[in-house]
Amino acid sequence: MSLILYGAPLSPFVRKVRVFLAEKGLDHQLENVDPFNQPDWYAELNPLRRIPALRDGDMTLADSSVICHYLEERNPELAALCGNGALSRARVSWLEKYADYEVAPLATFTVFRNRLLKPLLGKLCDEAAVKGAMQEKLPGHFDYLERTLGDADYFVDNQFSLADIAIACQLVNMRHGGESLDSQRWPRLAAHLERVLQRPALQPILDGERKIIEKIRARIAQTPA
Ligand SMILES: N[C@@H](CCC(=O)N[C@@H](CS)C(=O)NCC(=O)O)C(=O)O
Repeated sequence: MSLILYGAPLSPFVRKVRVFLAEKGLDHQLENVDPFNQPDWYAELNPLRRIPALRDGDMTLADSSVICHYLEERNPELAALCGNGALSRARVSWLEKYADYEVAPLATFTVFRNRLLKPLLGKLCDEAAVKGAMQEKLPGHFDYLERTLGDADYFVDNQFSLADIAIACQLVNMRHGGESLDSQRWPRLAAHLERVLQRPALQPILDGERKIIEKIRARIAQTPA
């Protein structure tokens, strides 16, 4: 199977699929598509013009969730990452959606975008929006996730799944934006993030991202305020 993933490494949705592929042991090639400067042909892969998209032979798909669930069904011989049984699958999907639609607008589209992407593009960081996300909006979500995780190592059936990947991927973007989880206030969630980030499959992905982040920070530092 020749898989090509289209997208940029710092996107949490691209990271989600890359981690999913790595955990499944599926090889792929990453073809860089800058979400803010897309080639015209990308609209054929996703008319919404969002990354990621996947090519599997002559077939293409868009949306990180659609792609991960496809890969799960496509490779039934590999260890399940979307839950075993109807209820577990539903719980994984719920937490994946929670990460993608509730946490992402704050952790990624507010903190990461303002702190890293806007300065890179020569725009001002909206620090009030970042503070609002960190101090007013995200804590309720972190409370819910802390409660949901309970004493388990992983969110669903205490087995590593797409739910863990999706949540950790958003928190990585928050970190790239210079913010971290308060481990005194949310000790289980903070420990869960470290647990996921220590997984061997993630190391090459995170190492690559660190190098990109360093370059971006160096460029921002050189940009006149
Ligand atoms: N639900 C989509 C969200 C993808 C998404 O929002 N990607 C962002 C990058 S992190 C993007 O492509 N933004 C460009 C745009 O919206 O024009 C998924 O899971 O793939």
